[in-house]
Amino acid sequence: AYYYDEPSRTFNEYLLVPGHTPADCIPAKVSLKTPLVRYRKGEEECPISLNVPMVSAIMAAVSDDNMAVALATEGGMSFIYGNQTIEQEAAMVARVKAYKAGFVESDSNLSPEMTLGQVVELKEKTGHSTMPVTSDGTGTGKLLGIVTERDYRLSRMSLDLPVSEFMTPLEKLVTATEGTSLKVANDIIWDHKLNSLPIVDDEGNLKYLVFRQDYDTHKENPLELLDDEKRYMVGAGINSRDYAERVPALVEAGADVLCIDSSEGFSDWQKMTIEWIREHYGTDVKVGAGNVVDRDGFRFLADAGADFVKIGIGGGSICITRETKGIGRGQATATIEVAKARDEYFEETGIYIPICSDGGIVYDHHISLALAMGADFVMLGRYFARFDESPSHKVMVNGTYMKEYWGEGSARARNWGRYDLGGKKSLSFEEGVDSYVPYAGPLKDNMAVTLLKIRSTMCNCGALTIPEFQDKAKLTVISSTSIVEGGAHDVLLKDKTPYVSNV
Ligand code: MZP
Repeated sequence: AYYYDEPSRTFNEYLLVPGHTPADCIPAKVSLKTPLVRYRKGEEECPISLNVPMVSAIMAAVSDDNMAVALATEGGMSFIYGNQTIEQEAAMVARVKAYKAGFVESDSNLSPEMTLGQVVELKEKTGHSTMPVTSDGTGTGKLLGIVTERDYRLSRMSLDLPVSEFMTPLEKLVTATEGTSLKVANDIIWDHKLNSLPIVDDEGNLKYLVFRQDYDTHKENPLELLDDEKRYMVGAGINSRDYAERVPALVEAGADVLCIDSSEGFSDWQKMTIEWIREHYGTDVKVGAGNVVDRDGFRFLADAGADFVKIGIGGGSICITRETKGIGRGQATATIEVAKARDEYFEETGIYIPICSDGGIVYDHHISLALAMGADFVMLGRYFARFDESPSHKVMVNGTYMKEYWGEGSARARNWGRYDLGGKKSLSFEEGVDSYVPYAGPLKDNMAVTLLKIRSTMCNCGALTIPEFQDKAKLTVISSTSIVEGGAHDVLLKDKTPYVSNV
């Protein structure tokens, strides 16, 4: 047997030692942009990148189309869970891709049931709190869209968006405030980040968002004047059994990237899956693979053609793989070794293959540690399961709101495809648990705090970008007594409520 010299360590055993912070290194200037798929670094742009380095786990309790839209809005990406029929998964992907259009019907009437983005024919005064958009600027043209304040997403989005940051001037748009009383507003600007038209009040607070009509079917749309076709990005999980049917359906539905979802990815099954995709789609279809925890596993998947490689075995909050099978590795050690292998591969080939640290993120600062150790992005399950947007139930347990969260290897999920090692299609023993996680409210609010913490940490280390952070980071292993020193200690806490970190 081979014995490693060093014990395998978790994120909790590390801290970052601050570096020099220049005066212009402030959180607002930090870019969290990061590559998602392989590319020739230094010679070309990465074909797909994320604005924030967070993706949601390929799990039924975490990533459906609703989560995908919410997370993409914040600049991250969801991987729709694969443990459902091909049709169901493809439909979720298609719904995310369709969401951008916002307009769904072309002949409905104005009614109190009107929802965000319905397309209607302009009728008489509506009496509702709506904002119609017409096609010709006179008020007599076809009504292209209508927004109501009643829509849940709309009101959620109208919280405190910094309206000026992402906007560019728009020549002319036709809008109205209510009913049929239309007016031309020359000063309204298009939000490229949300790909929508924000309407602000006198104080500049965001009041409404208007989503444009689909270009292909509605050429008369005045918004056509705008150059870009952006829609929300979405990923989708696949397995190494039914890929010949699942991949075409997901590609057809518009998935931007796929990921082979497996608890252990250093296998011929993954290689065969990638080969099939390359044979049928060349490099047009992007596919990540994993999970691996060492250099050899990374090299195998890199050579097989994976577009990104996922790291992590046994570190997930709901995972009992280490207990049941005795395999795995501390997530920090695995990330550090795979990052070195990724850099070595880049030196040799000129090809940069992004790596994702998957599972075991307990505190927000673990995300910063993972990035500092070389991860390009992280995948999280428990973190996202806590939010309104996750698909699981919100329940009251002992007077506290919780969300359900269960592993893909639990008896509840029975995702045999994730644990498949050939043989019959079944999950023979459990590798995950069914659990509750404390309900934490809306994704947007929580992510804002998490991202601010990451940006602040980066500034403490003098870095404005993730590559710079990885370059400058100084990491130290900490003793068990210094872990105690790191929390509140030797004081009597006034608030006796057990401290649950934002984590
Ligand atoms: P966490 O963010 O909850 O700590 O971990 C999420 C990750 O755990 C997933 O992305 C996946 O890799 C892994 N996972 C999902 N189900 C199981 C299981 O049932 C599991 N064992 O380990």
